[in-house]
Amino acid sequence: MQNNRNNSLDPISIRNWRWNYFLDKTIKGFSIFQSSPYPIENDFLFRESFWGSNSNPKKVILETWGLKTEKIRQARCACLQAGEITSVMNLVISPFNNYDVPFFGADFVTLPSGHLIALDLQPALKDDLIHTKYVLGKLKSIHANWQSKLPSGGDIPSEAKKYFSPGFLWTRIPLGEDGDKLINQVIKPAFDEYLNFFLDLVTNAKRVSPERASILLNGQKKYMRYRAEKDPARGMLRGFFGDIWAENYINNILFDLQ
Ligand code: DBV
Repeated sequence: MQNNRNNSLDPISIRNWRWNYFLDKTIKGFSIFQSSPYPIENDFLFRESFWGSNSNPKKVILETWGLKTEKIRQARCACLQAGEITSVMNLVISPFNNYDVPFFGADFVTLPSGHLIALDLQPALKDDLIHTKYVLGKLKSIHANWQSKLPSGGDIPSEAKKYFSPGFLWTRIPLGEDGDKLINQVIKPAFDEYLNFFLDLVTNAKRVSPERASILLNGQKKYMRYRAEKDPARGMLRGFFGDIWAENYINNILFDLQ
């Protein structure tokens, strides 16, 4: 397949990638801000590979979308499709550290075993009341409404818990009609509400003091380091694209503030 992506804002063109709706909504949401491409080398904008048996090789495609704005250091989305079923959207939006705004994190993963949905406004400073007032304000009620309509996602690694807010929407749902129904009737409107709430926080955010900015920077770096070290997709990315490329992608593109 021809690679026709020259910068991170070029449209994603992965046939039958199931998460298009969510990236489209993100792109539309950012149309209220002035944005520019996020610097990403071609080798990470588009990557194609084959896996499985020689007699029946399956294709895997990964494309990376990204942008930056006055208040957003990096908004980026890893978009992956492997064969007919495996479809991944890993979206992380990182504000600059001179705004008291959390990360927006969405990990939407379809595997042969089912769909995994993780959606949250993740705090850079979990125990800081100023930084987390957004949760107590509105996110908790948004979360309660949608989580009540979904099965639980089950346990998460205990060490990961401090990186999630009390508004963490977390579920595992089956493949097939029931799953598709939940994605259309619950996950889509939930995502819209989380994203709009986040974009409002960004719109209303005021620059903080240099002292506060350095405290926020430390919190952001801790989050990024944890995610880079414990990326649950590391094995998958290494398997598809090789260890060196995968480590470069994880540490220098996806979680590049360390
Ligand atoms: N997850 C990523 C990136 C991905 C990705 C960059 C490019 O951070 C995909 C792809 N997440 C991905 C895949 C799986 C998960 C699982 C493929 C399934 C792994 C498997 O079952 O084989 C939220 N993602 C998960 C899980 C959680 C999250 C809780 C299940 C537990 C796990 O398998 O570890 N968001 C994710 C997460 C943190 C976060 C782990 C940590 C702070 O913020």
